[in-house]
Amino acid sequence: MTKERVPPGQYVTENFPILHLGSPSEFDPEAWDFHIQGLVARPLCLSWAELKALPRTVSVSDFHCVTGWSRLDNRWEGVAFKALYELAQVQPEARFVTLWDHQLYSSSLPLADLLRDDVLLAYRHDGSDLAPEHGGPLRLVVPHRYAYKSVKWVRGMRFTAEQEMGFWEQRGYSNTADPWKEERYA
Ligand SMILES: Nc1nc2c(c(=O)[nH]1)N[C@H]1C(S)=C(S)[C@@H](COP(=O)(O)O)O[C@H]1N2
Ligand SMILES: [Mo]
Repeated sequence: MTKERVPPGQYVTENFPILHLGSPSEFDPEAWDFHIQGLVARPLCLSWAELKALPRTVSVSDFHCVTGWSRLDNRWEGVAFKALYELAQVQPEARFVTLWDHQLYSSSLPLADLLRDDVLLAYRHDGSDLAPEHGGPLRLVVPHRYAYKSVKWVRGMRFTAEQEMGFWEQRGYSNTADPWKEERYA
């Protein structure tokens, strides 16, 4: 039943609200790149063609924004976080990952949260290429955390031993951000 799928204090919306700071990134497939840095044996700078050549994964999941809306049954397609993790040969000291966009936004998550099967870097949503206003060409999707962890227009990530503080996490929002525990504020 729908009710059991909706975390406490959330309401379901059929729309897909657009929420962000700054503006969508211009997308030039020739110039776009994605950096993997930090505690890895193999730092990487992937081109759009290289990213698209990685195995495609599909995951259907719910999306919960800390302001109260939840959108159910999103069909995301993209590259599993785990695939990039394996490609970069992450060192054992790495316990967190900071991800950033093309301008000012970032967020950080424990590695264990990102290694779940439903976490991906998505380039398609509900059967279409991911729209720029929803983070296209590429966004992080972490369904089991409030949506401010799901960085839009993601351009890179860094594996760290200690957790860095992301944009909203520096401004009073919860760093753990579990919707089922209503971890909205720090
Ligand atoms: N780069 C970037 N990613 C971001 C944000 C942002 O401001 N910049 N906002 C976050 C917040 S608070 C939410 S609720 C979701 C909204 O995603 P949507 O606009 O696709 O619904 O994106 C998250 N990712
Ligand atoms: Mo949000």
